[in-house]
Amino acid sequence: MPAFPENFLWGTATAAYQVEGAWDEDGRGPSIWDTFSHTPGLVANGDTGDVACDHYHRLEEDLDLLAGLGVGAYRFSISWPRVQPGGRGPINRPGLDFYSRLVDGLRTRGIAPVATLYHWDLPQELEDAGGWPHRDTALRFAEYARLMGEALGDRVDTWTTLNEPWCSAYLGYASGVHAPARTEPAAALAAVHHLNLGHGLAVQALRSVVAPGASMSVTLNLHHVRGVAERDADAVRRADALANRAFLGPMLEGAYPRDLIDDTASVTDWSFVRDGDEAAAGQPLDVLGVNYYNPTLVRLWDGADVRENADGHQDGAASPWIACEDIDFVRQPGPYTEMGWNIDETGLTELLLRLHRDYPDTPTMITENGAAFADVVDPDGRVRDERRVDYLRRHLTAVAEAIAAGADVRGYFVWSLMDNFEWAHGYAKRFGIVRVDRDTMERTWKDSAHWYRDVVASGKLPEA
Ligand code: PNW
Repeated sequence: MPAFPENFLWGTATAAYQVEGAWDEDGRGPSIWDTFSHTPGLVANGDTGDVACDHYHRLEEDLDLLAGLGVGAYRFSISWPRVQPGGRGPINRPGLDFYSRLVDGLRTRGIAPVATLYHWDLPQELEDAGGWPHRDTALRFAEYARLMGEALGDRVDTWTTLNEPWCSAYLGYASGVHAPARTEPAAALAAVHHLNLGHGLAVQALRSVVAPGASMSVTLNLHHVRGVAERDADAVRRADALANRAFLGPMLEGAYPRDLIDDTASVTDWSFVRDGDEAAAGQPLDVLGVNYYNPTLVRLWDGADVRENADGHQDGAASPWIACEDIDFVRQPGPYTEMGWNIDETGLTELLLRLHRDYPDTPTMITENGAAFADVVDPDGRVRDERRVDYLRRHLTAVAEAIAAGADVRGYFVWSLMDNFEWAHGYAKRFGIVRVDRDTMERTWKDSAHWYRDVVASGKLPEA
């Protein structure tokens, strides 16, 4: 059975809006996700994050849950509007106090805090001023990063600037299925740039104030793109440029890929990129966070047959894939998770090896991996989720294979610690290894939580 390195970091992950609740308490300002979820018709079942998992009021219980799992690290996010309600100005002390207690509670239990500064909950006031397509948002983000670094920088082991800027830019501003629900392709590409810039400025700001040993990172949901056939190579290249190299280029190499600029020329002239921006985005990173769920399959589409749009968008509706009208995102063979995402761990091994080849000096960490399933609850309360155990086992084996082949992978975080608010899908999609009863908020370990605790304790995968 594959083994993992001695100091491999085992963890679980959550995000503020998905678990905290307490949306209007202790001076928290509204975020774009409050606005989105409070708009009828945008989230399944009319669900909102108003209460979520009530984590804000159950901090001690959830810290004990983490301790029981035995994890070495916990990845959480800080809600920007909780600590800086309008996205600018002084810190909201009661909001900061929550994260201070969280960080201290983790450290007391021997769990390393991995803090993400932005997991999609932009203060609504900043969206009203233009949002991520607007340059000032990047500057405000760096200021917020500095404030958090000053307040928590002696106690946080790893800082992650952004979670999945792909989603923020393309789902938020191009397809509009995420907040702030805008469908403006040119604005989405401007958002890409200001997310890249904000990341780099935030890393600079953090480095100047936090403990010297703290690690700097960003988390990207990189797409492992494959073509149906040889003739689809250019579709693969373009999807890879838009989804992956649009962020990897500036963040890890200090420059946008030329082909991305050319591919999107009909949408924008990229004049929002100013001299020095790309270098500012390209700050040295200690570790690159990778979120992986499934690979992406594309083919060139000539309009002759029906296309499949496996990314979920309808023909004629706004797509997150800007300037890819002639590319078909092909539905892949199952089995599928409850999200309709196919299960294929081979993409993870290949992705990790590609990153190792392209960026040999930057270690990686799997900051999210997991699956939504409709779990079976026995009359005695036991939650059977063998499909989730199988998903996790497959993907951890894939990670071990990448490590055996030379990739420098430092850790793995299950998405998610507990069932939570799955964005536009609401509470219907359950990703947790711990079940949350929506009526009582009671937490129950699923079989996968027991399984994961054993993996963490032994540092290896048990026999199937
Ligand atoms: C990620 N897509 O979201 C997020 O980081 C988590 O907050 C989320 O709960 C988790 O994955 C599961 O969805 C994604 O459409 C949302 O490609 C959508 C996509 C990818 C990631």
